Amino acid sequence: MSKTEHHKLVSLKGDRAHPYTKGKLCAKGFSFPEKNGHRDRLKDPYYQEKKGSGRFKKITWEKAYELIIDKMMEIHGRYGNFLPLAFYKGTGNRGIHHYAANEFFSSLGGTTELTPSMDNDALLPNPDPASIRNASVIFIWGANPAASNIHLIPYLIEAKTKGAQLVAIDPVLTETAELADAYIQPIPGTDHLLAALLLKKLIDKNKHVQFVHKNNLSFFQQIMELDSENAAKVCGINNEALQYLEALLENGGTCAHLIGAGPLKHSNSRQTLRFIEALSLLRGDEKKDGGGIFLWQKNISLFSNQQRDRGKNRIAHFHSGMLPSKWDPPIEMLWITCGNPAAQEGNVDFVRQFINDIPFVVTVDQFLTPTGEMSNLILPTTSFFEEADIVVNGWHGGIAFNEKALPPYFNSKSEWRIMTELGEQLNQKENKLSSFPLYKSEEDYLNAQFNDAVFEKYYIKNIQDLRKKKFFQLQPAGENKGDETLRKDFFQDGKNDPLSIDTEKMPNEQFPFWLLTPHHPYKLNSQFHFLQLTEEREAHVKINPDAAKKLGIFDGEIVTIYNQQGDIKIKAKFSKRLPKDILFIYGGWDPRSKVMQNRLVSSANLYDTFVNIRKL
Ligand SMILES: Nc1nc2c(c(=O)[nH]1)N[C@H]1C(S)=C(S)[C@@H](COP(=O)(O)OP(=O)(O)OC[C@H]3O[C@@H](n4cnc5c(=O)[nH]c(N)nc54)[C@H](O)[C@@H]3O)O[C@H]1N2
Ligand SMILES: Nc1nc2c(c(=O)[nH]1)N[C@H]1C(S)=C(S)[C@@H](COP(=O)(O)OP(=O)(O)OC[C@H]3O[C@@H](n4cnc5c(=O)[nH]c(N)nc54)[C@H](O)[C@@H]3O)O[C@H]1N2
Ligand SMILES: [Mo]
Repeated sequence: MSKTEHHKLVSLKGDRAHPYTKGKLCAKGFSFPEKNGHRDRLKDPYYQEKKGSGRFKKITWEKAYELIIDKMMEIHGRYGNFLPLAFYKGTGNRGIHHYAANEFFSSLGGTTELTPSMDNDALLPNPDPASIRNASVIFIWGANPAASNIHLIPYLIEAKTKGAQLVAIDPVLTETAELADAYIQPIPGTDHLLAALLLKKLIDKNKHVQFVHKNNLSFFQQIMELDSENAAKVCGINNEALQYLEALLENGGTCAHLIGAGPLKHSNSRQTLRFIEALSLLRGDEKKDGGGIFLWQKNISLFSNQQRDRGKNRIAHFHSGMLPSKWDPPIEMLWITCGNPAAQEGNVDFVRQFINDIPFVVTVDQFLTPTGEMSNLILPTTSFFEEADIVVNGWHGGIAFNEKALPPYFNSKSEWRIMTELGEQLNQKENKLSSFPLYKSEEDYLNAQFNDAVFEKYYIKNIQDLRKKKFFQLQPAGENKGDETLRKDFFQDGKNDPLSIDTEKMPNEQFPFWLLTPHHPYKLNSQFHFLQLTEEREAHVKINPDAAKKLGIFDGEIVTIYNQQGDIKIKAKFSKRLPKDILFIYGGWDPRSKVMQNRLVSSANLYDTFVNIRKL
């Protein structure tokens, strides 16, 4: 709920009636009054002829549209289609309003979709995350909710108060691990193997043999053939820890598996998910209140403008490693929205080269980011206080109407308005070039996105219904749980990746350190740095003191970190929270020290990054 005065946001608070958050805000939530009217916010469109020159000229929207339409018409005239036009959308705003951009580019009958690295989904259904309070054992696999998901913490504490065991499994001793009853420190990228080891023990101890016998499938055969001793060594887990985990699974009551993004940023992420899910299926935890797999919501892209006609689109990734001019047809124009790929994608040196190779780049944002600096055109856009939207939460699955509280900031425009005006002007040049639907208002556009699938899930048909509902009732605990068909299907031969260990995805002589770059407690990816929500004044790398001393590195010294992709200079800080072979830098560009850690980060699997460190 926001309070505004003279077209300014003056305060913001959570709604105590909210069934999941109970009205709590995170640090970034609290800072919105400062962020929304920040002096660095973009007020007007800007153009620079040469990308990266910094010679930006303030221009009018008319001029901006003219530049865009001219380029689009030129492309269409030359190629007879819009495949040379690429679209990239980041995670900056996932509201339904913002799918107007996706819909616009899909309406052109085939463009190039430049998609960020994919997230994996669980196969098991999502329980209500609040139900985790009823679990007896909570395994936290590479998630740091104390930093990245603070609304979950009260539910974890409640479970703990009721006697639940919290087990943090993370190569780094995180803030979340401090809350746990036990801390297990595996080698990164080996969670799939650890889960397989535990599955084997469960089966060995005859606990769930019946189910396994009935389904005598290769999924289990490979687990039974596993060399436990060697596997434990690969995971870096000692016997005592293994026995502790086994005992919990054997006698510990309902188990919840909270899975974070950490284990899913390695090459074997799919295996990791499947083997942890198998742990749940074998014990039947997903059928119990408090049990199952706690990962982000799946199947939440139900609104009409989220259904994209990918068929005609060409799909491209930065990590395919091919420059735009090499594509056939080449990429001649790029539209970026809600994202900062020039700082946030893996191997950003290549990404920057990629963006630079494209003759005309447009970025829609509220701030001038490293991506904006590399664009020809920057379009200022509204924040969610200045536009109407439907928001679906990616964690607890709730849905809400986002009321417009303020007029657009200076000359910024909402994405719906930008896409609508462009659609109109394009069709004035040549009728039917775009089939983007033209509505009179944001609300009319949003109302048109409801459909049967939305009704089936939320029982609402339009914004009016949504306003009345206020909060979507979350899935009651224990409902919509896994059934037998799902189990059979899950273990079906050939359905899941075989258990494997990729020895190439380990540190080596040349690059003996892992570089982990997880999410910052007071930032949101590349956002919020300039608000100074923390004492930190610059980016730094954390290193185990013993590892540092061996290299003669002092606490606070500027060091070079490098690998085959490049090198960065950054301040080293000692931290006993890390094992000797892991270096840690928070993910997200830091404008104050200008460190681009993603120059070193691997492009397809962000946490399969190996580096070395040396004194300057
Ligand atoms: N404050 C804040 N909140 C955020 C965000 C933010 O930037 N700031 N970003 C949001 C977004 S977009 C996302 S995706 C989520 C991500 O938030 P999380 O799900 O917490 O994911 P990460 O921060 O990537 O990493 C979590 C942990 O995984 C560990 N880890 C790394 N590799 C492995 C491994 O192989 N095995 C195991 N067991 N652990 C491993 C890391 O040490 C780290 O502690 O947070 C969201 N919430
Ligand atoms: N090293 C490393 N790299 C990572 C990660 C990591 O853990 N380590 N995590 C990865 C993950 S999980 C993610 S999700 C990505 C995130 O990377 P991105 O998807 O690029 O997300 P942000 O850095 O938050 O940038 C979002 C941009 O959108 C803008 N924005 C905010 N609201 C709006 C809006 O309403 N409209 C428009 N048009 N723009 C808006 C913001 O100003 C910001 O510039 O980073 C990935 N990169
Ligand atoms: Mo993310």
